[in-house]
Amino acid sequence: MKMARSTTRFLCRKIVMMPFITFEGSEGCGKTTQVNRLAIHLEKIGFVPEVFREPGGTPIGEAIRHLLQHADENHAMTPEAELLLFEASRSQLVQEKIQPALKRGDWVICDRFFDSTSVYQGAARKLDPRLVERLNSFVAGNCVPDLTFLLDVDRATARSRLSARKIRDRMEEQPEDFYERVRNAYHELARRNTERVVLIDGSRQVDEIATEIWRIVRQRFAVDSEIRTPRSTR
Ligand code: Z5A
Repeated sequence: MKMARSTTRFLCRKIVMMPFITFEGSEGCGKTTQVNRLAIHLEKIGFVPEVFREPGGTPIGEAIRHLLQHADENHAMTPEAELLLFEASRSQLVQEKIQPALKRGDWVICDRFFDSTSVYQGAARKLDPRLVERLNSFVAGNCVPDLTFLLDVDRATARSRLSARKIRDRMEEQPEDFYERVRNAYHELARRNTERVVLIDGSRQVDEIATEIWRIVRQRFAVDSEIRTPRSTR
């Protein structure tokens, strides 16, 4: 029987590596909420997942995050500088945190990864998509997610969820057509990566979404049948 690529890879890695799962979507789609729910689910059954966010996740990455989002001087940032800063943050995260965690045999969950760069800098900022893809693979190497949840909400839903936020960052102050391009590009990404990227309707209740995500994770990685080795006993 022919197995899906990600399943095959997981089985090959099974002795030494656990899955690498990413969450994607436009701001306010509920990624961070679902990242936390998945981590809690895994912890309940004895795993200790490593959870990271992009940009950030390392001291250098967090400094870059500040520069990208909140630093006073960031308003003059060129799209090219922005692209390279996201990639620089990712390079640190991959080498300092993600690769070592996967080698240790930990689950890794990341709130955004290279698909964000393809979508935001490639499609929405309209930088050369081939250059963006080359930089993505230069930085991530073979560190490719096994599974990506793409949470999809319309702009009105996202805006109403974020309306209570007092501090808005530079990336959240783009014109409306920017977010249209983001959403369209994410849909295209899901169409082109049907094995890795699972499109999730993010407009539903938090619990309902978390249940669907957990069902998919259990099915893909046979979580509570064969693999039940908490880190402390390995
Ligand atoms: N970016 C980029 O351009 N290129 C790159 O390569 C990378 C990133 C890696 C990072 O922003 C920015 O950088 C982002 C893309 C860009 N910019 N934009 N625009 P961030 O890390 O500060 O934030 P974010 O990733 O955009 O996410 P967010 O705004 O924090 O939202 P979220 O994580 O998707 O949602 P949430 O925090 O889980 O939920 C938001 C609110 O909605 C909160 O009050 C929740 O309680 C509520 N919520 C969540 N789920 C639900 C449901 N199901 N129903 C009702 N309410 C809900």
